Amino acid sequence: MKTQVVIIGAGPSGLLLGQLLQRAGISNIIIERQMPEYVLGRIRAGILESGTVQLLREAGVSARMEAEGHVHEGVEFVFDGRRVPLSLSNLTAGKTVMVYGQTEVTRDLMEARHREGAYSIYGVGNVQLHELKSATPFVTFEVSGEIQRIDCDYVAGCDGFHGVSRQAIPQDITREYERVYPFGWLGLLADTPPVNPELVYVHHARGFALCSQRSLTRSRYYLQVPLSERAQDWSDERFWGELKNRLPQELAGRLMTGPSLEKSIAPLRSFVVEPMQYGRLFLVGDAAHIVPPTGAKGLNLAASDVNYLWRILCKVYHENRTDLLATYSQMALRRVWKGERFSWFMTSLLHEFSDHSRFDARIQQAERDYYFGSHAGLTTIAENYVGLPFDEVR
Ligand code: RFL
Ligand code: PHB
Repeated sequence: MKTQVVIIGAGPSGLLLGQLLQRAGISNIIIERQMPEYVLGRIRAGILESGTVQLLREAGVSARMEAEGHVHEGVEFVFDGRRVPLSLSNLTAGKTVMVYGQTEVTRDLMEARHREGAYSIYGVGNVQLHELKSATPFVTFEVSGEIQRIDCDYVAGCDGFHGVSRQAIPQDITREYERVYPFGWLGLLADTPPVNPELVYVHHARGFALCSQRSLTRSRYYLQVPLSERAQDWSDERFWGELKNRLPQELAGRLMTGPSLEKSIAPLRSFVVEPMQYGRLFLVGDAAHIVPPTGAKGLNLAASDVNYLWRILCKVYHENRTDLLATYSQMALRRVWKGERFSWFMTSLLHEFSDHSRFDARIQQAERDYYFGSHAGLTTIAENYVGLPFDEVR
């Protein structure tokens, strides 16, 4: 087989890149380890920045999002039992975020790819990347017991944190940056109306909590838990009880509980690999960087990388601007590091840290007091939360 761009991974990064390239007349094949139902079964992100929303519009996959997604003009924070509203739109000259689940974005992209007649191969194994430094790279893999080969111009590594693409770069030319947090998030999805119209981020002495949502009838809640906890030890009852413990009384009083549709624990990690490219391989999304979910940035940073790579590849194929290829990593990383910083900041501000000294704890308290009590502090949180602008590719 032969194509212009081989995309490894059919998560949101791979599917969005594939769709944008397809519409620009650039051929691509996606190879994915799992089956489509498995990819759609993963419950992950829920918040889209305005730049991500715009990119989905450009990809021609925004119709259902516009109809069923919910625009949020603000979020709420709680600390010391006090509720502090943050108006995203007032503090950012009208910018907002969209509540629309990653599962739905993925479904829309899969359907669009099917409509476009673009080729995807699911259920592949033993993916290997070859000759990345040459002008004729290729990818081999196994499917239904046979070894296949695709020749291409470029390879996009969209295969997530545990993928093979990052490993294909020799270790002596990469540097990794990492922070692992000493806790995780226990998430629960339920068909109950959200406790509050806006998302609520809660700092509490018992640990962080987040009240999020997917729609007017579906809620997503998270609790900070020690890494030693196991999801199966948390009955629904125990989860709801602990969430109530961490919410202010008026919210706890109107929390609607119900049977969980999903419950799982995600560890919190900050990670970046530099550079994000090697010869004709480009890393995109979670393959190159991970953020703790507190800033709602993971999926949005993946879209940010796609934005840069797609625009560069368009100029390469349509204007012969091959000089731009060498700028991808630097352009993508500038925005990635700002997302890393914000996600680390929100995580540091809102969680309980068991290793904090009394001094650390007071500084953290003063940080919250300052940021949520100052117009400048609230503005910096709002402009990062809605998403920083993209640099222009030219
Ligand atoms: P993905 O989604 O991990 O997709 C990678 C795909 O590659 C496949 N794959 C392979 N395919 C072929 N060969 C191989 N060797 C392969 N190895 C792996 C995998 O099967 C998979 O299908 O990465 P991608 O596309 O870069 O997308 C990244 C996002 O999924 C991720 O950043 C977000 O989900 C993070 N995230 C959030 N991001 C936000 O922007 N806002 C949020 O509110 C938000 N909340 C979250 C989150 C992530 C969470 N978890 C569980 C990690 C909440 C949670 C709980
Ligand atoms: C979610 O709805 O899954 C979600 C929302 C906001 C976050 C993290 C996760 O910061």
